[in-house]
Amino acid sequence: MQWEACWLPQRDPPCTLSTPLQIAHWELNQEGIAFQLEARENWGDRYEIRQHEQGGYLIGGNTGLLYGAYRAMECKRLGLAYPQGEQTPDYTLRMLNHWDNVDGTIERGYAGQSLFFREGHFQYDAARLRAYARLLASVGINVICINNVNVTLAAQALLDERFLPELAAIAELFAPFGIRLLVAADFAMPLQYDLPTADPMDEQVAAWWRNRVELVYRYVPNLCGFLIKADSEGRPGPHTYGRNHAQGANLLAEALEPYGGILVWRCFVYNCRQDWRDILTDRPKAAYEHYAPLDGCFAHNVILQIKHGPFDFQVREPPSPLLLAMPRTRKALELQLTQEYTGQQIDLYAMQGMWHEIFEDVPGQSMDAVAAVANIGSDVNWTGHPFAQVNLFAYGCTAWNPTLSFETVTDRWLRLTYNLEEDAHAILRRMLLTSRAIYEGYTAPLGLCWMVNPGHHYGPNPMGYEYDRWGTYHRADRYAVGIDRTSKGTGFTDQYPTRLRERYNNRDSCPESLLLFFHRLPYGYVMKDGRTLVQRIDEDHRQAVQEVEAMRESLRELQGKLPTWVFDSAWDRMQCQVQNAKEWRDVICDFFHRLSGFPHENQL
Ligand code: GCW
Repeated sequence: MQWEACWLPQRDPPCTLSTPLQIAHWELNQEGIAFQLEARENWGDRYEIRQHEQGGYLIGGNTGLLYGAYRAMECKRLGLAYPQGEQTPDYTLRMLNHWDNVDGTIERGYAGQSLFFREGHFQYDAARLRAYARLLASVGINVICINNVNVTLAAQALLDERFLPELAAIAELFAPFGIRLLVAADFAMPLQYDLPTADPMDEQVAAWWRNRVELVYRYVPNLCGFLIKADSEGRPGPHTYGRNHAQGANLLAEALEPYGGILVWRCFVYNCRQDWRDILTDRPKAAYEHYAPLDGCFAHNVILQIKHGPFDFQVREPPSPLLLAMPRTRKALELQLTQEYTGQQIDLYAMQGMWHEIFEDVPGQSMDAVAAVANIGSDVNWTGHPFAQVNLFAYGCTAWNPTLSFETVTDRWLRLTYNLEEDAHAILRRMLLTSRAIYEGYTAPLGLCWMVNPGHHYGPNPMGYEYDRWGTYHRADRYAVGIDRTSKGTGFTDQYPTRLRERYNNRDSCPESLLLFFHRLPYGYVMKDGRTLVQRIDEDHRQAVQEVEAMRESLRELQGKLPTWVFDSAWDRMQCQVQNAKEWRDVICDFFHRLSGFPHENQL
């Protein structure tokens, strides 16, 4: 068992980029095919593969040579034709955010410890980091933030002379793979350096950041920029000083500007001290309310990073209306690969299908960039659950080309990683493609969200977030469940363009999977198939458990076909998943039985 176990062959990369790019005519002989590399000025990440007049193939590009070389290798291994014509990524910034703490833990990490830090210091295995860089570059990822957006005091040192040489070493390590670093910074960092304030409109503060950024770029000249979580879940931010987020973001953006740096500013801002009795405040409205009025006020090198849904990576959410607003502002879509609410890399959950649904309603052009919270750690197979790798692979593919189908990408990952016989391939493929619907079937019903255990967020607890301060309520009583978020209710739907507003306002056109996100409904409400709401919740949960059990039987068939350690690891997790699904079913069904009095033969 080795930590390389992944979709890449276990050998040196076919080519890397040196900074500055110096690989103009570099022959690479890959599995018997001679590739000639040809540098093309100003091509960015674009590449082209075509047959060479003197035999063999030619890959043309600038930084794109790297992506072309990986794609050529992949095609060769899978027996696919090389892509025709110029290949251009849809997003120039394809980012991954690590939520790694300098003590070595990972916030919401389910795959071991940090690859970068231990006990307050940089500590890493350079060979493994190089393999990681290769893994990311092979699917086109080109920016990583290595530390948690919740920046502890200890992590502030990343921007300090104590740690900058080591940050520079990491940047050097990733640079040949076309990957640049972001650093998550603390908005109030000047306070640690004896400034009386971190007010973004204070000239002393602006000067402090200018000096700090100058220092940072002296050590790490190819740094991509900073990532900031401000005024969010207890983090400091411009609101502390009565300023708005454009004032806060522009302060840092101006300091980064001379070095070509960008400022990625997260929009995960809401009142996390809400009183549950307050029915006027509706958390999904918060991000739009904070940011939409500031459209056009942000500096050109600011990118607003917006979670895909208006809540927080729940199993089923509509797209965030903020993604469709602010036409004069650069925006990045934020996804979460680490399975915080989606099974914690115990339950199987392949997520590319979810991203397609987002792109259906949010055209790719409304965003400038994409970001995803990493699902990676020090575990031998990188992602804890060996099959969770598919989400990282699919993210890279999607960031390059969001139209690639879930099926195509899943096939590619499976063939590169396990190369199973047809029957076994079909079994695992089906497990992955259906995994999301099955997980959704036994967890919070019909877009209701937040029925998880507070804190760690695994397993059912329908009242766990009901009387707290996080704005996460379903308000179930003996008559009805859900919050009316339509134009007649909290008005959340008014934040959408007409087409989506009308779709969600109307119970008949609202997708059933989101019905309880947008509507408050009585238990006897009749669903499209004629069943009542509560009957549907009950039966969906029972069916989902049967599906998990069937999935376990499918997995059993793969014994002896998958590498033993892969099978054993997946099997252990599947046993836990079956238990988890049953627990969800029993708790959710019982909860709604008790409230609604719905009689059922399976009632506990
Ligand atoms: O959902 C919450 C998570 C936090 C996370 C936060 C965020 C990094 O529970 O762990 O903090 O989202 O996205 O900032």
